Amino acid sequence: MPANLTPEYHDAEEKFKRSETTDEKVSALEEMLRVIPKHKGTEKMQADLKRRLSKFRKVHQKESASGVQRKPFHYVEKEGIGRVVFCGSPNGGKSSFLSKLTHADPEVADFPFTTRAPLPGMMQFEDVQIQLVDTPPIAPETLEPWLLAMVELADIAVLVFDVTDPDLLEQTEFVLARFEERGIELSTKSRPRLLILGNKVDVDGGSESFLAWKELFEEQFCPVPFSTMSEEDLSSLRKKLFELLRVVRVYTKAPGTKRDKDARPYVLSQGSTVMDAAEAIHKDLAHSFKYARIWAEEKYNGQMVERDYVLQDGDLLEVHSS
Ligand SMILES: Nc1nc2c(ncn2[C@@H]2O[C@H](COP(=O)(O)OP(=O)(O)OP(=O)(O)O)[C@@H](O)[C@H]2O)c(=O)[nH]1
Ligand SMILES: [Mg+2]
Repeated sequence: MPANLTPEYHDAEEKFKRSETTDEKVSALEEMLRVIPKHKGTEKMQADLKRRLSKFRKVHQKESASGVQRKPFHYVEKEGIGRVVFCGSPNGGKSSFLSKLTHADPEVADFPFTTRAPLPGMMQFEDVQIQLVDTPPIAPETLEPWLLAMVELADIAVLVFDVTDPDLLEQTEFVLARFEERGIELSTKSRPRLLILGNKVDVDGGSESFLAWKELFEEQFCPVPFSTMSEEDLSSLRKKLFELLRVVRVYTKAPGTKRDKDARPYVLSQGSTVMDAAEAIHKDLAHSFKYARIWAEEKYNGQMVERDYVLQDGDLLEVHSS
């Protein structure tokens, strides 16, 4: 019998795959078990979920009892609407990104191997915040397995190279080989979405070096020229990172009230429907849902929409329930 798994189940499964701590694993498995369709076709899967849940609950209990540090030194708590990990070769400018795009204060220095541990910072994009994480360089002397795991688990990885570095070719080959071993694809379509930047094109000869490098690797990836000194580049990067998260911001108001300009949006994945938004607002609202009205610049002005209407970024929603 087919399992007919729902999008909610796949979301919960995705959460499990991306969980880093035992706490997160337990809550993702609980969610999977809660939302899995309960019928004969999923009985085996349900039993398997229960077995895994019981295993991780035991691990959790042991960790709590022994006072073992559940969070290793490189663990960074997730915050904001998504995570972007900056990684790459030594001295490429990774920490400069954090310093320019967030209020974090990483050490930036004109010598390699400055950064030793991951450092998070929050980047404001319009009315939402995106977490950026600075990391130590990917180089034979320093590479630790947790770094590539952190890249894999990110929503977006920005891979930064210094196009003026005399070792650029070796550095690129080293990083590509490590990514290939881990199965991390060099594409903005897979997960994590991978954006490759050739940094420091402002330096004399930087643009020429970028073009030669791009040509050499054009069959493997398509890099973007960049300078952390350029406000224009930084501002288009903010926008690009938001776009790559593939989310929509949905604003809500109660029937009969005016829009609160300061209200924070619900952030949902692209393709979410009015029903997904109702569920995000309140579980009960999904059950008592009757219809919704929608306002969208130049498109809708309070029209009624059904539960399966696909929301766009910026939509204002008014949910009517029984
Ligand atoms: N000219 C120029 N210099 C840059 C640019 N971005 C960063 N730098 C400089 O490059 C040097 C290294 O920058 P960091 O941000 O510390 O580089 P990193 O990748 O974090 O270095 P590690 O932590 O050692 O791997 C610093 O002197 C920065 O000021 C850029 O776009 N143009
Ligand atoms: Mg650094």
